[in-house]
Amino acid sequence: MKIPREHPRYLSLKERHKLVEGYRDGVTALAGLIAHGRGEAFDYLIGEKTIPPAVNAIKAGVAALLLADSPVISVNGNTAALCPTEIVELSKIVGAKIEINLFYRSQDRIKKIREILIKNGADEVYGVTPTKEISGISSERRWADKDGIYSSDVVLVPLEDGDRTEALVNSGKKVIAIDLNPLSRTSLTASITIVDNVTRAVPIMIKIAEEMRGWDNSELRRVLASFDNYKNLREVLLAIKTRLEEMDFPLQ
Ligand code: PTJ
Repeated sequence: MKIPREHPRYLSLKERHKLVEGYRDGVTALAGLIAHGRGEAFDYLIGEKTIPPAVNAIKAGVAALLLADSPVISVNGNTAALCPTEIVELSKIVGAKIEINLFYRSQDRIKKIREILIKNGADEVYGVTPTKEISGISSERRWADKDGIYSSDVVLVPLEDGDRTEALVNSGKKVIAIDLNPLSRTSLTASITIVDNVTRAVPIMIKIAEEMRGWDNSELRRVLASFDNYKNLREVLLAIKTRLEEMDFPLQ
């Protein structure tokens, strides 16, 4: 379906249609459509824009990726449908591997997501035939590639579930989450939570990574050390509260 550019909700509709098409193509899980709807509701609350606490988390996340020995970006069906080009670009700039990790795991979906990532420029995609399991996860998300997430020190997880975030953190990894819901278990458990739409956050991560990759490690460590995830999440909640309190009708 063609969405007219002048439609007031053009971007939002476009994202929905990417996911609907992703579902029809066997890339996105049916439940991924519901998960996106939950995300949209929180996006309304933050004003459908990247708010300052998200930028702070993005800087800390990019610093963590650049400082990592073996960073990995985890990709699921929603991310593959929404922003595959940007995920591949970010992986190249920060030197991260890409690994497919699915809650609703099937070889058919993995094959299709791998094809999308390769078509968008990925040289190698991990997680196709993973042999390791992350302990503490009962779902299919427990599977990890021995040369990817299993042996990584920093993992970027857009649209994650709380169980795996917790298990990855418990296994000693730094976890950077992108999640529109600041109250989700993932948001509360991750080392760094970027409360923003993945479609806005990843392009900003690319821009910031382009700038920060020229920095000394000591400067990157300073950015990372000054970041406090709970403090930052409180700032997100405060931003939402202030926005709602200051709203007047007609809404603008
Ligand atoms: O592709 P699969 O099989 O791995 O399945 C993916 C889903 C998303 C179905 C699976 O991971 C899942 O059930 O996720 P949850 O537990 O619903 O968590 C998804 C989180 O992502 C929720 O907290 C949403 O608010 C958030 N979210 C949804 N859309 C976006 C988002 N966060 C950032 N950007 C979005 N576009």
